[in-house]
Parts: sequence; C-alpha cells; structure tokens
Amino acid sequence: MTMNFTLHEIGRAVGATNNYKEFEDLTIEKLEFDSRKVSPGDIFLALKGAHDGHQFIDSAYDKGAAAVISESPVTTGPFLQVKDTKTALQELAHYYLKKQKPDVIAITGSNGKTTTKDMTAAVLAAQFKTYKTQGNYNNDIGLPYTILSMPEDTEKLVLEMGMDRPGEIDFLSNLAHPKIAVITLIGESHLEFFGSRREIARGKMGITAGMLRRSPLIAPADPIINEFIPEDQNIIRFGSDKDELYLTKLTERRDNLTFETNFLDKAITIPVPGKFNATNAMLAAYVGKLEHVAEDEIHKALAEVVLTKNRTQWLKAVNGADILSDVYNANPTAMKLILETFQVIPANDKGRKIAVLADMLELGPEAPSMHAEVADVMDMVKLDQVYLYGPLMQNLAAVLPSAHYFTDFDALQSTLISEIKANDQVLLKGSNSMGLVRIVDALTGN
Ligand code: 2GN
Repeated sequence: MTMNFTLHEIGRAVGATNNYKEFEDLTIEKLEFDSRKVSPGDIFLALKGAHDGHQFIDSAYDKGAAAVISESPVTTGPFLQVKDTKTALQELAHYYLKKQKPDVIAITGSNGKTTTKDMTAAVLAAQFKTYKTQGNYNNDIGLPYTILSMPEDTEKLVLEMGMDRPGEIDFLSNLAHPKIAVITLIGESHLEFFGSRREIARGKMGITAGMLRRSPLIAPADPIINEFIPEDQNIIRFGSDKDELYLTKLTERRDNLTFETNFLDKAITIPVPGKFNATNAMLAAYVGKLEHVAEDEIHKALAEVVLTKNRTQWLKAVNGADILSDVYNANPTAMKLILETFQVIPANDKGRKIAVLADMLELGPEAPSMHAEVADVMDMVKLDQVYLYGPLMQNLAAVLPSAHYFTDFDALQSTLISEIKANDQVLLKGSNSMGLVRIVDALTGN
C-alpha cells in the first residue's frame, strides 16, 4: 500500500481549483504519470513531457484510473484541476512526506551516488522499514514520484538527488528536508552545465538548503566545498587519516574487497571490487552507525549487498571508446533528454559522437510519430553518425536522411564493432527488448 489518500486530501494538498465535491470520498491507490503504468484505483497526473500527458487521459481512465490531475477541465471522469501539474506532483510529495515523517537520507555526487544509495538502504533495511529511489528517478519529477511510491510504513527513505541544472539540488533538498546528507564526490561530470568545479561544488552543497544546521552532512575532504559550508553546519569529512572518516587496510580481489575503517571494530567485506566502492560502503556504514544500526548488522548487510544495474552509465569499450549506455527502457521524454545531454558534452580530441537508437515499445497508435519527433532535438552538426534500429525507427530514419537504418540486429552489431574508434563517444538507447545491451556487452568485452 502506498499513499492511500482520498481525493479530498489530494485536492487540498495541490490546491485544486475546480469543484470535486461529488468525488471527494474516492480513495486513491497510487499516482502515475506514465499511462502505461496505470492500474485500477490510481490517479493519473497529466505531465507535459516530450508529449503532452493530457492526450493520454482517456487511455488512463481505460486502464482503470479513479481520477486525473489536469491543467484543463476533463469531461470523461473525476478530476482535479491545477495550474501546473508538475508543481502539483511536488506539492503532493511534500504533503505525503510531512504526513508520514520518514527520516530522509539524501545522497548526491557524480559517480557512486547510486551505489552509495543502494548500500545505505541495505544497511538501514537491516533494522528499519526502508525505501529508496528506483532507477534514475532522481530529478524534479523522479524524486517526488519516488516519495509518492513509498509504502506508508516507511521509516527511512533513501533519496538520490541528481544535478542536471544549477539550483536543482537546493530545490530537491527543500522538498525532502534531509535528516542526513551524503556527498560522495565533487567530480567533473557536469562541467558542461556548470562551467567549473567550483560551480559543481556550489551545486552539490545545495543539498544543505533544506537541512537543519545540526543535521549531519557527510562530505569529501575536498577544500573546494569550504566556501559553501553553511555556518554551524554539522559536517563530517572523509578522505585521508587527517579526516573524521577514513578507511585502512584495503585489500582488493577479483570480485570482492575488504577494508577497515576508523569507526567500526571489524573489517568490512563487500561482494564488489573497485576502490571507490570501498568508499561508498564506508559512507553507507557510517550512516548506519549514525542511525544506530548494530555493527554486526552493518557488516552482514554490506557483505550481502545487491547493487541495481545502473540504467544510465558511462562505460569504456575495449578499444577505448566512451559508451553512454541506457538500454533498459525508453519513453519519448527520456530519449530526448539523454540525446540533449549527450550532445552538449564536448567530443574527445579527434573523436566523433555517435548515436545508436532503437525502438521505444508500447507507445500505442501514435508510436510512429513519436519516433519521428525525436528528430526535433537531434543536432546533426554535433552528431557525426546516427544508427537507427527496429521497425518503428524507420519513421525517424525517414526524416533523417543521413542516418544509417538497420532492420537486422547482427548487421548493426558488426557495423558498429568495425566502425567505432578509440576516441569516439557512443550513445546507445532503446527499449530493453530491442537487445542493445548485447551490443554494449560486445563493445565492452563483457
Ligand atoms: O526522463 S523520464 O523517464 N524520468 C522519469 C522520472 O525520473 C527521471 C527520469 C520522464 C519520463 C520524465 Cl522526466 C517525464 C516524463 Cl512525462 C516521462 C514520461 O513518462 N513520458 C512519457 C511519454 C511522453 N512523452 S511516458 C509515455 C507513455 N505513452 C506515450 C507517451 C509517453 C504511452 C501511450 C501511448 C499512446 C496511448 C497511451 C499511452 C494512447 N491511448 N493513444 N491513444 N490511446
């Protein structure tokens, strides 16, 4: 059971402007903005993505939606009218958090935030009812959706906060009011939006915006954040043995590693290699300690941790090319967003930018035009090559004459393997069942 609201309660929380008295006793199971996910008793929120969600209101009712949140009046069934549905989503999430009052643990950082989130949730789940961000639901839409998807009895809510634009994390922090925050790293992966590492540091320190000053912020000992630490903030820094948290005696093996920390008695073993994973596990263990999880529970949880496969990830091909892989699901909004992100990243020296796009499935009767409209965001000056694969992608190929269109998977795979060079950057995106993961595995030698 998730939110379990009446329509009356939702209408009040989002400031609905219409008269919905007739329907106010309806109980709502959960909220969805992707009409494909609607099940009976849900409320459907019409968001403006790559397509306007208002076009799918009737299809949401067909799937059993009990009500709809819309920016215009609806004639087909119960609805709440608001000025802006995205704001309504955020207001409802804020209301649900205030009602349930789980402790929020917020995690950000360029690399490692997903791993740290999974490890932290695993440690807390040893002793508390714990819920965490699923997939990449870490932005101004994904984070409120995550909150609204949390079971009613959640005690600890582990939220990943993403940073695609300056000010985004301040906003997310003010929405979720973290009790504990973790910054895993001040990296360089958002340089194209932020201009400098200093601005990245400023952006990540936005995580303190919605925190009480006595609440702990766990952050790297990197001096670049110093000027952004609020006065009186309780900050705990990690890094070397001059800092409050550090690890020692790290032993890496082929598929696990062991280390000790300065704050736990016994060594920790995690079933994954990579020194950065040791740091992520140390941060998770420290959050567990702050939340009074017993030490042997912390050890046990980390020893058995299962990490979710990152949906969007940068990988290295065996020949050195950079692979941006996002091959597990696809909707028009997400495909356009990742293309826009990919296009603004500067190419490697003498390298090309190559996009490989496969069909997005289950889009209904408008699927052909939704594929063709991906062209609206594609910059054929920035993209050196485009490969399209699948029957629906023919509609995009028709409006992109320079694209290479494939109907045969093996032909696509062998062309890419011979075509991709060491300095190239390659984006692969499509629905899971299109099988692009097999090409990612072939390129990366998996
Ligand atoms: O980028 S996201 O995936 N995101 C999610 C939140 O966390 C971060 C990442 C994202 C996805 C975002 Cl930020 C915003 C939105 Cl609005 C979406 C999203 O789900 N977009 C979707 C569509 C668009 N545009 S889902 C979806 C499914 N829909 C097609 C359009 C669409 C399926 C559908 C098609 C036709 C009918 C019904 C459903 C139909 N029925 N037609 N006639 N009758």
